[in-house]
Amino acid sequence: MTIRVGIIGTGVMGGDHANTLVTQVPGASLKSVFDMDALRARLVAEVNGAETVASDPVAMIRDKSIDAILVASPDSTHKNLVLECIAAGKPVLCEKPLAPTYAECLEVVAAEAAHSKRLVQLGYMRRFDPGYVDMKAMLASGEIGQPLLFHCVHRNVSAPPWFDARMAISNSAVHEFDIARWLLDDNFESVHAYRPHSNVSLTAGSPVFLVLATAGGQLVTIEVFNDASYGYDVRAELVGERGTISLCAPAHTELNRNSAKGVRHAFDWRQRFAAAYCQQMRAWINGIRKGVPVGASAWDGYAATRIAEAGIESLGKGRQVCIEMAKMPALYE
Ligand code: ISE
Repeated sequence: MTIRVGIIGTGVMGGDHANTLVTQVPGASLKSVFDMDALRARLVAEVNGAETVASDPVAMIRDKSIDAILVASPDSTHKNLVLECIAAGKPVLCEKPLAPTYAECLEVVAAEAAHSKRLVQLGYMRRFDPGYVDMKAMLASGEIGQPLLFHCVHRNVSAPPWFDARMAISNSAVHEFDIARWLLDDNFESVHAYRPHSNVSLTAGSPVFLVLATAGGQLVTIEVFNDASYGYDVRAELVGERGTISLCAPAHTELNRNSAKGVRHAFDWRQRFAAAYCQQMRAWINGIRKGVPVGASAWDGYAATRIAEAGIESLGKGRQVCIEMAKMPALYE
């Protein structure tokens, strides 16, 4: 059975997803694409051999000749599109975030729970990155004992002009919240967000630093620095009772020059997490074929946004904030 996919949103991420789908994912075909910018949609359709260019995303979701939907449109459109997919009983892989606010995320969670079947996969792709997958397996092997601390660093080359410290949390740190919950298999109870006090002027992409505590008592530190200039750099170190597990910088070569040696950094997340995006899409398609949901769920999408809102509140209030989670529906147990 070939899974016929429709992609909504053919910007940077949607265009990449279309290419990954048609070049690297067996058992799937690109049936249709939609974008508010019809020209952009036509271009992506042409390059990737999509059968049709849709003129209405909701009609695309309801189209019986399309088996599954990938949502890569602007963040504010995610919730309604995912709700349409649930109403149509159609599997959907939605880019993060599930919605800009946790209250909206809970609407999706409630709709899916009422449907009694998991259809939504959130694009928290790091769960498929070979480095993080290894880290989780090594932790499970008991090699370093119980985890105590998890240190995360998230650096981008530069932040777009419309970015600010709140977006560093809701747009970037959400990946760290998700991967930490997944690795530690725990939930967060509190968050304290800081910005450095400095004589130099803070730009929109200047660092934000967060300290979070899990229900099990582990501490997680997160640095997000969206204007780090030198490259896209994601680091993680898990500290256990008897050792640590760190992500290695993914590189195939090392450059020796001018009395120095080094590896090149990726320019952005699409390059750094290319393997993760590919594995995520393969797992999604396989999961649909087997009827087994995989990856981050709508509940995980809610959790990441819930934590982000608490982090933003902490930043505003200058103190630690407790994270109160809603009751998790049985569907996600
Ligand atoms: C972006 O939206 C992403 O999702 C990337 O994975 C992340 O690294 C980046 O900081 C975000 O702005």
